Amino acid sequence: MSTVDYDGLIPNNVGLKDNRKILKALERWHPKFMEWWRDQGPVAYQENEIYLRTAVSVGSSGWANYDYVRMPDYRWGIFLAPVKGERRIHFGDFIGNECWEDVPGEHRNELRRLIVTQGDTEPGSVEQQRRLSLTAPSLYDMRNLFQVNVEEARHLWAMVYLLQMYFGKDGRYEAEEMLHRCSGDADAPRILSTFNDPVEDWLDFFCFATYTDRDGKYQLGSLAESAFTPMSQTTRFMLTEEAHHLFVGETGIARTLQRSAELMRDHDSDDITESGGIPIPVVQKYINYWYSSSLDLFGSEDSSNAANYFANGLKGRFNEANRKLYPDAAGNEGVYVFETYDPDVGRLSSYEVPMRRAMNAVLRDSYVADCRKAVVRWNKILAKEGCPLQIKLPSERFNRSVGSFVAGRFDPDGNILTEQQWESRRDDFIPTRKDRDRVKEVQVPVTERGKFASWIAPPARGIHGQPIDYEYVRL
Ligand code: BYC
Ligand code: FE
Ligand code: FE
Repeated sequence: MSTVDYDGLIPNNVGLKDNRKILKALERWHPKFMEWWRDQGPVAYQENEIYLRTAVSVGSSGWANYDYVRMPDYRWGIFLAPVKGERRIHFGDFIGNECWEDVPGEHRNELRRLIVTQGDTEPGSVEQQRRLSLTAPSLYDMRNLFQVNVEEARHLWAMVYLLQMYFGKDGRYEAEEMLHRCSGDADAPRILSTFNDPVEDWLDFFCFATYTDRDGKYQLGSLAESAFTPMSQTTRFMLTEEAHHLFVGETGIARTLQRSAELMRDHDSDDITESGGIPIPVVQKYINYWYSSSLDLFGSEDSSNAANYFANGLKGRFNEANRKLYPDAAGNEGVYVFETYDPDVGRLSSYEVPMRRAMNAVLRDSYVADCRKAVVRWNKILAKEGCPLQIKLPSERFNRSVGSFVAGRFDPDGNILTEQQWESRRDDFIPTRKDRDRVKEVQVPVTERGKFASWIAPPARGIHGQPIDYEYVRL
């Protein structure tokens, strides 16, 4: 193993070459990572050359390089975004104190837990998506899937770097556990619920990239505010890659809806499965499912963990430094009012918590506003195609497994349902086995250059200035 030049193998700006401690840890972890990638990464096309973006530097212009690589040869990389000037804690109880270059003993457990939870999602998503290339609607889409996969694996590297660098023996233990847990595994599942949900088809994937990766954007954004400078720097750089994942999700759904609307018009019928499309009400059900699952990722509205993270400067709000948005830097003023459902009386009531305890809900509110914008853009496409149907973001009450609505049943408009009503109507709200099977029927693989499966419209343009019919995957 000592013959591997890690500084060359792993592009980085952390001085890997001169850092014996991290080099030794990586020498032990890297082969295990490669084994995981082979066993739990993409099931096919591992030997094919893919037109991929590789992060090579931290400059805002030209931070990435585009070229053909085989996925196992991808250079995963460890990057810290540069710090502008001196960093001081800018929220919570210790405003004005210097930020930390190392982990303070009193926050070691919390930081470890945050980094492990964040890191665990990254390989989880790769595992969930591993079979999708077999039904890719085009080479363009297949390439985008693989781009997302290698970058999520790089995000794992980013978190493993923090663990190995700053948490000693515990960090090395956690780095191994990252490769041991597995999405959906009965004995050692991924930590957060959504990362154990099956991603069976491309509609799942596009919804996942729209809603679950967007949780990533907001969580990473809040960790980028942290007083622990190395974590702030790694997560800030991860955000530059995240934008493409959200693009893949949102445009994937947009192109699906576009094709569905075209088929409805051309065949003058709502049932477009026969003509190779996915009915818009089915797309809506997938959205209902993934949006509600992703809302759970923010944790409870009332959380002492969240209050503690905020008070100590470990985790801020999204865009915390914007004091027009958050005039109260300490987060001490006022209360957060949220709704909760009491099953004993069978109705909704409002509940108040001190602002700090509600930081999960504050972060989720920013996320929800962002999700609404995507729906507006999709509906513009539908309207432009003369489609009478529109997409609707379900109520935050709908189908929740975490937070203040777990005890109730609600329809996507947020109306209270009895258990019986829920049972009889749930098939109208979330994808059924039959819906999924019909989606599978139309999602046949297309691997001919420039061609697309019947259920999805081609993209507006190719990747990195290349034409749409570019050879994104060399077969
Ligand atoms: N599933 O106090 P509470 C991404 C646990 S996505 C299972 O309300 P807290 C990506 C919770 O851990 C971004 N368990 O929660 C996207 C806690 O357990 P402990 C991922 C859950 O701690 C796509 C207990 O319930 N990053 O990057 O305030 C592709 C009490 O909960 C769930 C992060 O999440 C759940 N849904 O907040 C690839 C950032 N929800 O600790 C990648 C780091 C809650 O008592 N994580 N629990 O044993 C955090 O900041 C927090 O852990 C959470 C939860 C926001 C997740
Ligand atoms: Fe990620
Ligand atoms: Fe992502």
